[in-house]
Amino acid sequence: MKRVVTLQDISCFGRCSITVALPILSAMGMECAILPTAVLSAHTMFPDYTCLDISGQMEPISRHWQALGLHFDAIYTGYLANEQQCEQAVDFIQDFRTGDNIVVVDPAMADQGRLYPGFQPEFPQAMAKVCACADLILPNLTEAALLTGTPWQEKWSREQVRAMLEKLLALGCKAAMITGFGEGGNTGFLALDRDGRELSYSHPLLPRSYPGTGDVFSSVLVGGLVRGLSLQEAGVLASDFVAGCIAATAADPQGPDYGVEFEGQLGKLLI
Ligand code: PXL
Repeated sequence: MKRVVTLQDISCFGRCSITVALPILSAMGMECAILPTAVLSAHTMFPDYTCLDISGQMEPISRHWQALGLHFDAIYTGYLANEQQCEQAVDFIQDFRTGDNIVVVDPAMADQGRLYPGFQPEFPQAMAKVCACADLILPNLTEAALLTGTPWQEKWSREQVRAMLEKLLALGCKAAMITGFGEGGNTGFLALDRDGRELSYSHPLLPRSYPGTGDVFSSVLVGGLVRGLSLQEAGVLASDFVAGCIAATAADPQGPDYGVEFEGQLGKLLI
């Protein structure tokens, strides 16, 4: 069975990071090991969340896994709570990269023009070092702008997003997919793959945005790649899955901070 390891926080409530990655990758038929970096009462869109940094455990866990000789088909990093965790993620990637596995970095740190609460303005520089080790990075438009030093704007042309993709590759990653970009009332992704090919996909803009959709997207994308899909195929699978989750959630009156109702959509991912 294929095996993925994901490095990100446990947000105990609010459907993001590990509580999204685990069920999605399990549904996709692969083992998902977790390297938790912090335990939060809820994700940081909720007021007064608690956060326990458990990154002191990352190195001992990694050493134990090295002693066990574990191999991962994919290393997938998401939300990292501080600069030290970024450095530890780099160490982990260096220790577990084998040449036949894939390293995917979702630099989950910002949205809608702003860093998430709790991050200092220098944080993107630390995340850029994690991105430099990746085979593929999955920033949204805000994260791409922060990683490339591009001033934030509400509207982006395809040429501007393409220019950010080229700057992202100059960080050292082999491929980059920017999410949340679309033209003419659409949203989707624009990407450069490892052969320098431009990839894109979009569907009509959805009624509302929800925290955690980036984590749903990245988890499905990682699962798709591990299954052997091309980057374009995995991107389409992930985009359509997120669109289905948002449509299901928009029909439900519960609070948008609760994340998307991906649970009812998991059947679409079964083999
Ligand atoms: O979905 C990204 C994410 C992950 N983890 C935590 C978050 C967020 C987004 O707000 O706060 C703790």
